[in-house]
Amino acid sequence: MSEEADEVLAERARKLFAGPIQFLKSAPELQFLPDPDVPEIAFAGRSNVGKSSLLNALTNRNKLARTSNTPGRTQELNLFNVGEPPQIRLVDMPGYGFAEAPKDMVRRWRFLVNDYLRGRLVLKRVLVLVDSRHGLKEVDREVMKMLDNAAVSYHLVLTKGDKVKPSALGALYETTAIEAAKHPAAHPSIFTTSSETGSGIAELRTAILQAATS
Ligand SMILES: Nc1nc2c(ncn2[C@@H]2O[C@H](COP(=O)(O)OP(=O)(O)OP(=O)(O)O)[C@@H](O)[C@H]2O)c(=O)[nH]1
Ligand SMILES: [Mg+2]
Repeated sequence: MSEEADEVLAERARKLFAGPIQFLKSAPELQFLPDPDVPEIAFAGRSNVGKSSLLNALTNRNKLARTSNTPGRTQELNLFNVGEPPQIRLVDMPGYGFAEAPKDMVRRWRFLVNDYLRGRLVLKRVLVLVDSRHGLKEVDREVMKMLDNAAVSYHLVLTKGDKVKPSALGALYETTAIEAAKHPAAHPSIFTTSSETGSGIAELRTAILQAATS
């Protein structure tokens, strides 16, 4: 894309995310999802990686999605309409894998998340969030493989960038990009973000709009 087109898209994204955004509904099971009539972008990642916080940062609203220090805060698929009429639907998902949760609960979430990710026709892109302090873990690789197999395109997003030194973040970016290149459905652009400082947020808004409208 030309620089000019990039700027136009960035400005459109800025305006869209500064406009009306509303919580639509929580879906504890797939049957409660809304009609698939708006492109969806989903936030996936290990519990506590910062999915709900990132959604709040992108929409510039502190309490749109519920966040918490206790892993397992988000337990259902939470859908948010961006724009009026809605142009994009953001989907905040339960985190995968944390040791303290009861086994059957983990299993239930895993089915919900996997079925949604594999089967949703209007799902345009998944943001797979990775904590900058930890890098890719086995469970992230499993989700990446599942998305590769389902041919669902995803961006890796390194979260909590404010928590690590710039040099460490740079190194993590490099190793993550090398690994992403081996995954057919991983988009080559990787983002580093901080929901605390706002770094990387504007760029991610633009990528979301681009994915939703492509
Ligand atoms: N310093 C810093 N803390 C963050 C950032 N993003 C999230 N956090 C903190 O990390 C914790 C978890 O954030 P959430 O947004 O609730 O994480 P989540 O991925 O939605 O978690 P689950 O819903 O449990 O899967 C909270 O205490 C947040 O304040 C960030 O960019 N920087
Ligand atoms: Mg959450």
